[in-house]
Amino acid sequence: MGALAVAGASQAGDRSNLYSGDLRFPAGRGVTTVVVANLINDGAPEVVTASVGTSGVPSSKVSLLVGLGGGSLGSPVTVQPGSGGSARSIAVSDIDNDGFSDVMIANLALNTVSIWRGVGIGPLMQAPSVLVGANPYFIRVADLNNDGFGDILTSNFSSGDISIALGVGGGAFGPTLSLPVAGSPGRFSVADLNNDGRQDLAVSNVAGDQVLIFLGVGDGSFTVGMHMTLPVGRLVADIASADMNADSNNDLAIVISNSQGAPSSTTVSVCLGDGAGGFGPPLDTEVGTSPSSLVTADFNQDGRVDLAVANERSNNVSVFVRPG
Ligand SMILES: [Ca+2]
Ligand SMILES: [Ca+2]
Ligand SMILES: [Ca+2]
Ligand SMILES: [Ca+2]
Repeated sequence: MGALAVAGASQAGDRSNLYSGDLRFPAGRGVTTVVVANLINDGAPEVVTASVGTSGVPSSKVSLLVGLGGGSLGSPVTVQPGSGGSARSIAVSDIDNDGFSDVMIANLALNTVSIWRGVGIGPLMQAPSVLVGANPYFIRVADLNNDGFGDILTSNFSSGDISIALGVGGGAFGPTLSLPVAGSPGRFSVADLNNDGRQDLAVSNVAGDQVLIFLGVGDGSFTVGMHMTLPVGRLVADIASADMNADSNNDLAIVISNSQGAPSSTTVSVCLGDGAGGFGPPLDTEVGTSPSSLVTADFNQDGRVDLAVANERSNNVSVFVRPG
């Protein structure tokens, strides 16, 4: 009944209590994205961040915070300094099916994705890069055509499309495909939103206050679904898909960046899915200052979906563990 209680709280006041217990950890300056993965095989997941520094001190890099168990994290360690062209986004997946997680980095200025292969313990090994559209802003890896090989997706701010590179095995990729998006695609999430067994996309349009749904056909192509328009001035900074109220339908979690000149945002919103590709109105929860990225995972391994939010201006990460 957690989600129904949240809906009631949102109507009565403006804040919900879907999550509680906000723990904060230090990260790099100007954190723009955060992912969670078990890179060191000790059972405690790690956190990987990309950061761009501050306006006066640019310092693009990718950092690793080692999981210490019990939801705690170690100090950040640099994986890739400079990152060869502004690391705006990273994804972690076993792209070559060798049993070790690999790290993929969208290089905003180079129109490429660089691939760092995990070898278990020790430094990551660099593999050939993949060419994508103009100014790749965000990256995800998912198996779009259910062939067992991970596929790379990037949203490209300047070319107004999503690049899709289908994996062909061994860490290699076929020709890069283009999915046009009206406006400028920013962050997006990949999940089955209509329960047909095929991966779908929820894409933020940073040229408007919109989230665009694309439904997967199952071969790497998509059809256009619901267009969600958010209240004016509420730009989407990041979006994630997971079943947050345990009704078997995937939901959307969105961190909001207010339009220029407005006060800094401190909000994460949840839109509950109906299992057919439709979503309810946003339910809001407070986080740190200027949230820029979020990820869902089961941090305390109790079977419930938890949430981590990177806060760009307060230089920390908010972790919400869903109460039992
Ligand atoms: Ca691998
Ligand atoms: Ca695939
Ligand atoms: Ca689907
Ligand atoms: Ca749900």
